[in-house]
Amino acid sequence: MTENVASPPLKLYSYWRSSCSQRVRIALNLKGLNFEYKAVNLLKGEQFTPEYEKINPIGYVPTLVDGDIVIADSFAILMYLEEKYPQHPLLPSDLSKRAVNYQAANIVSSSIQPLQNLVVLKYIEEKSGPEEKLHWVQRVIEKGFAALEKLLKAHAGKFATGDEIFLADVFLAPQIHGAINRFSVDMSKFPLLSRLNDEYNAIAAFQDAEPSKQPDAPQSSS
Ligand SMILES: N[C@@H](CCC(=O)N[C@@H](CS)C(=O)NCC(=O)O)C(=O)O
Repeated sequence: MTENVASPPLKLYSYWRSSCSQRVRIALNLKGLNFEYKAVNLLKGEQFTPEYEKINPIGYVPTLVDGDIVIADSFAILMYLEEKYPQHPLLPSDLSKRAVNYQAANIVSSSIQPLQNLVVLKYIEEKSGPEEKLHWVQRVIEKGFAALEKLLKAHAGKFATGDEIFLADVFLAPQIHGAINRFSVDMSKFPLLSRLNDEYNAIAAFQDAEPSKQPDAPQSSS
């Protein structure tokens, strides 16, 4: 990784298993930016402390602090990083390819992840039990993955939109990782996403961002 030129260093408020945090960790690694990891334990409710809500008013991770600048929400953080630290661009210069990247990223961030967020899963489990919760998560992930397979078929190369890593990959990798490792989604129905996942798993910037590698991950986690 290259040295972070910003002073003081970037701080990332993150939870090891949060796919939204994982997106930002991947982007920081790709751009070669060092950061201080600030763990927020979602299971202990640390996202709801008055202190944390001052920097993230909705009480979610991630939050990035860059000197005096505080940004909550992974999409906003990634757009900020893209402008402030243009090395390893996450947005292709070709406009139509860029639009596909926005579309794929938003399928993940608007049409899958919010439906399987902790707050939703807790509610379903309380009302209907753990089986219904798993059934629900698999349903929303499979619907999103089916759409992504259709969308990316015409655009994928080695990675989601060609032979370079862009925004779509940064959103896809954590979502696929969670689908496999947390929610036992049957990936045989999604051959393109499975192949992309193999590519991501071979790249250090993605490996280092994986949940199990984070300082707040319990031992023997995935
Ligand atoms: N749109 C936000 C969503 C953030 C979000 O939902 N974060 C989850 C973890 S991936 C969270 O903090 N959940 C805590 C909760 O549901 O209480 C983003 O992309 O940053």
